[in-house]
Amino acid sequence: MTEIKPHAAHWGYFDAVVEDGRITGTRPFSRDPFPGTLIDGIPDIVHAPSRIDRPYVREGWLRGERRGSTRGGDRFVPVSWDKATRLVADEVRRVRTEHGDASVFGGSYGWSSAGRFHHARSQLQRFLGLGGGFTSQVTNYSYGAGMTLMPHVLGTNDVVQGPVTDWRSIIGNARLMLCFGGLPLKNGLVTAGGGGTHEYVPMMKAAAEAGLRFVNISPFRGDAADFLKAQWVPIRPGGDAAMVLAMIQAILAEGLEDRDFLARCTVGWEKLRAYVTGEADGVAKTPEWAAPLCEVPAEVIRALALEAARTPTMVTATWSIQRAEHGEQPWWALVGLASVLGGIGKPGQGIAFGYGSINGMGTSRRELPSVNMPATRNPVGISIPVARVTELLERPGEVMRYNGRDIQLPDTRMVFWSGGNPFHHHQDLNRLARALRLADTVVVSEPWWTSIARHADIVLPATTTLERNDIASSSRDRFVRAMHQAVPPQGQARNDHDAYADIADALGYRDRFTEQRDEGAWLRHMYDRFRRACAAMGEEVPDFDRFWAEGHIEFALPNEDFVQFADFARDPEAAPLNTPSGKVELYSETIAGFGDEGVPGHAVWKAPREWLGGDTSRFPLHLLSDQPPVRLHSQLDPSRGAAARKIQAREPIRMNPADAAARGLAAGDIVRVFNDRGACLGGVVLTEDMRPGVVSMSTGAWWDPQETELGPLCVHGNPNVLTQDVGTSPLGQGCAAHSCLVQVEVWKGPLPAVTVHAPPPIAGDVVP
Ligand SMILES: Nc1nc2c(c(=O)[nH]1)N[C@H]1C(S)=C(S)[C@@H](COP(=O)(O)OP(=O)(O)OC[C@H]3O[C@@H](n4cnc5c(=O)[nH]c(N)nc54)[C@H](O)[C@@H]3O)O[C@H]1N2
Ligand SMILES: Nc1nc2c(c(=O)[nH]1)N[C@H]1C(S)=C(S)[C@@H](COP(=O)(O)OP(=O)(O)OC[C@H]3O[C@@H](n4cnc5c(=O)[nH]c(N)nc54)[C@H](O)[C@@H]3O)O[C@H]1N2
Ligand SMILES: [Mo]
Repeated sequence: MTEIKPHAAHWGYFDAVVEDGRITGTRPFSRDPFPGTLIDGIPDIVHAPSRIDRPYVREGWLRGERRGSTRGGDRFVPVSWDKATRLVADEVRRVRTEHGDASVFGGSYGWSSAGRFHHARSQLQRFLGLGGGFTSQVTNYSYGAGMTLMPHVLGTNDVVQGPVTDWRSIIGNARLMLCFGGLPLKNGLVTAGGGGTHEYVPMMKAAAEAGLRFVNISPFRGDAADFLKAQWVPIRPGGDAAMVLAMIQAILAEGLEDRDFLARCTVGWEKLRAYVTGEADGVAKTPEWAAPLCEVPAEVIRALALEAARTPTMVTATWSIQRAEHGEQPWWALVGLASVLGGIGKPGQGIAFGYGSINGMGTSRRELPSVNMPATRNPVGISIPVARVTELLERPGEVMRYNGRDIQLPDTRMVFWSGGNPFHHHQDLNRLARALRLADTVVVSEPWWTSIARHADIVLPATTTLERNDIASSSRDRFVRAMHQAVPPQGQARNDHDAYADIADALGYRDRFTEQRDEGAWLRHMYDRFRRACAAMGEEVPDFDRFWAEGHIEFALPNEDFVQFADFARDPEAAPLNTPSGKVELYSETIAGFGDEGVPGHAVWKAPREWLGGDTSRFPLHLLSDQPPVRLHSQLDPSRGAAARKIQAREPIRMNPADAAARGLAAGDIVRVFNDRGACLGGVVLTEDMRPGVVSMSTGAWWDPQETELGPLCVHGNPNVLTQDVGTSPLGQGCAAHSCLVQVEVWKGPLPAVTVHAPPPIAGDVVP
């Protein structure tokens, strides 16, 4: 019997085709104008051999090993759910009593899956919050530096996460779009929380047809689709701030700056101007000054600057360029450039970050409520910036600077992770693995034997979304989707909510955790809250039963295009920004007052420690680790689509033919990519579209470390064994993965098998 079930993933809405209790296919959502192919991987992953079939406990942990013991190499002992529940409850109680609630780390960063009720981190944090609290994480890996900076500069994070000026407004009004980091097509496959439509490609096509001129300022030509006919400016990675400061200088030198906008709408322009002209430090930031830093010819910098000053221009940058040492600076400089151009708040002009980073940025949507889980309180008031997790483990009792504050790091004893994979997302994985040994106990809830599950002491097998009912809803999308359970839980997998309810029961707070609702009652509760919030805004939505039967809600498009900062630009006194001055802070007294090394009160050029402009004697290639075209991070790695892109089962490494020739490499070769932090294998892909000196490997191949004579080697190709684990700066403390130098050489030995898609070694009989 064939059944069709409405469902949703971060990769889009779809219908699951179910035959005899198995997912056999997916069909894209009928309203989606440009569905991606990532949904094709769903049958593969739901029924993958790497699914965790039951609860497990690491053998050494069962023997009593705690802090200091080796994680990641042991066998796993199968246990009953009862046993796993008791072990987790007893250990949380012990850690809370002996070390305090802050010793429980429950930041649990990660994308998990679409669906607002079974959202993994929300469920975990609710469970830990009601149980006494936990140490948490703030910001994200996506734009942690930028989202810390922008409230100081523009008084909001909307300029990073949306709503931003609509594509429709850009198409109708701009003539030039400067795209730092390009507008990579692959990143538009994904919407956080699931999306009904993929409008990224149709919008870009419409813009190209309307004659908008695109400039792709990126080390990779492929960051702009061919149909955009973009000018390619192959900038040196990490050089963006220098180029942008020089564009400001070039505009200033011609007297083309928008004096009216600068005077009415900004503060601190005189300080930024003095820096750019060289009045402040004796160095004029001319195109000739910037050219050797960013390796863009001075004439190109000047020509683009003057063209932008004379043409209605939208300026954008991807989130990637702030994921680097001093990543705050290019973004702050770009706000300076947009202010000098004076387009902020004008239709189709100004600045926004992320048009090229995710689907839904600039997609027209009215401001309406989304369906969500009510938040719970966390009585422990400690949060670390998300990407500083290794330091949290390494430096108990010490102080960390973040956004002008001193954070006292707690002594972490118990680590919970659900819905995220630090051995995917974090940098310098060999160092993270060492740091994780400092915890007494690691508990992980996962559907698959991912690298974080393999580094757990207690492993709770989670359902995938296809095994439960839920609702998908995203603030970047104008649809809401019913997610119908399509297949029964696989093996002994359970929903996180049910697993935590039982643990809470053992700890005496089941009813506070569940509020005496089951899945069905929660979905109705959340939906009714949403429906009431819609009604308060004059918007009728169907009742739950009709919504559930119909499968989705669609909100009408807004009548007018959204133009960010329009009210402010019209009258900054009447509609001030949420900054201390109410204006765009090109100089921030607040940030200057923090007094942090390397972060003065305005945008500056700071050379990264690791980049092609520094010491390249041992590691002469710049490694970019971008988002994967065939996966969402590490998710979908076991699918056929992801396998098809690999080379002899290794992650591709893209490089310029000149760099390959200098190393005697040919397309398809297996290489060892290495630096002092680690090494991995990759398969060579050659293209002239990659700037010489730069190589790129997408993230997301599951970490598969094996011991070799030359030290630990990820035989699969996870670039995070190579990236450096430093904060962007004491201000943002964001992920700086893109500042990374490596060397590449041919792999001469026999090719080790990739083993990480099969379950780890299992020991003995089930412990009841
Ligand atoms: N070098 C480098 N590193 C990077 C980046 C980069 O550009 N370069 N980018 C960074 C960015 S922007 C991000 S957002 C991060 C992403 O990092 P993550 O969000 O950690 O990556 P995912 O692979 O999406 O991890 C989600 C995990 O949740 C699990 N999961 C899925 N559904 C469920 C569920 O229903 N229940 C439970 N319990 N688990 C579930 C999946 O199996 C998977 O292991 O990576 C960061 N890391
Ligand atoms: N298919 C797919 N789409 C995704 C994701 C995914 O995993 N898969 N992840 C989603 C998530 S969580 C996020 S946060 C976004 C991330 O969105 P981004 O951070 O914007 O994406 P990246 O692919 O890391 O980088 C985009 C491009 O920036 C360029 N670049 C790198 N360094 C520099 C530099 O120093 N200067 C300049 N000018 N360019 C540079 C690279 O060539 C790269 O291709 O993507 C989202 N979209
Ligand atoms: Mo992200």
